Amino acid sequence: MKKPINKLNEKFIELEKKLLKSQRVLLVVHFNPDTDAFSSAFSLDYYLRNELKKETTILSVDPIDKLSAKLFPKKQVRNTYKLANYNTVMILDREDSYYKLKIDEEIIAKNLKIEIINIDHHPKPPIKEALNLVNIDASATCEIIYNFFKQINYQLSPKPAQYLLNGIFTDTGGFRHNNTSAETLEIVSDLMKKGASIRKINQLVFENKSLNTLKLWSIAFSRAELREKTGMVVSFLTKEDLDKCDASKSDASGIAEVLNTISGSKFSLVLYESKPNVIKASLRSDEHKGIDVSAIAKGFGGGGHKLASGFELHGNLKEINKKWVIE
Ligand SMILES: [Mn+2]
Repeated sequence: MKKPINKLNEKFIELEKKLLKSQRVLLVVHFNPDTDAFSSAFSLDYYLRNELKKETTILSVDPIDKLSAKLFPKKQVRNTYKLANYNTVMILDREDSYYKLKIDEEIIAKNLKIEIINIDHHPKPPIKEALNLVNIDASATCEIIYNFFKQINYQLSPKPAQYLLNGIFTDTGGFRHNNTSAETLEIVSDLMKKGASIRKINQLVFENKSLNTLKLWSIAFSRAELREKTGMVVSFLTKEDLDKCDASKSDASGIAEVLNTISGSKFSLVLYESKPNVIKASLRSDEHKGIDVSAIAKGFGGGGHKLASGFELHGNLKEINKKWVIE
């Protein structure tokens, strides 16, 4: 089969030109950032500092998650910034931070001359005033950044190669999700040749569970139900469960992934209380099941990918007469 020509190639050249012209670059990850977001920021940061000799800041409003804290020098991540100090703002892996931080409004209000770059693999509308490098067929934002580096002939050293692999590995669930394409694996192969290691990231992601995580899983599994009519496997976790097990949001999505492997299931749903009066929902499905969970998530004001989505509800979870309800 002929390989599709990467439609972003021309934009990559434009991106390189813009970066060469900028002296100070702000790298912005999304709210509740994941490893792909940080991997994107740190690989670009490495390139900008070492290759182009630019000044950079990595901005995350939310704290760095447990896994990413082990993968990246977290001291480098800032949670405040002064927009006027930068020539370029790069929005990475999802555009919510751009609007939530009101960067668009500040640029207009202060009449700032700032280039906006948006790099994403989520099906989101482009940012009007930005150079948008969006490819929803990419497994991870890191895959797009890899293609950018390749296009401009930037020779990856082991460190940024590992960063990119970390993002691809986590966004594909260790190459198990359906977003793992032949191209993804070619990229991974090249990253390994450049010194990146699968073993390193695999160990941290899959062989690093705490006893508390498994205790949380056991609570969720004990409450799981398969609804015959819809093929939904659903489970529930209260704030108390999460606190008791010192669990994080990634623990809950891990549960949804396992529940989705139950024979006869069409999709899984894990409802968990992230804080008082806020219930988060994590949805998972698989290509062959023919369910688009992002459509379900959208129905509740959420979003995400076809096979992995989420949404948020107001309320609390209660078990009444052996039935879980939202109050
Ligand atoms: Mn991603």
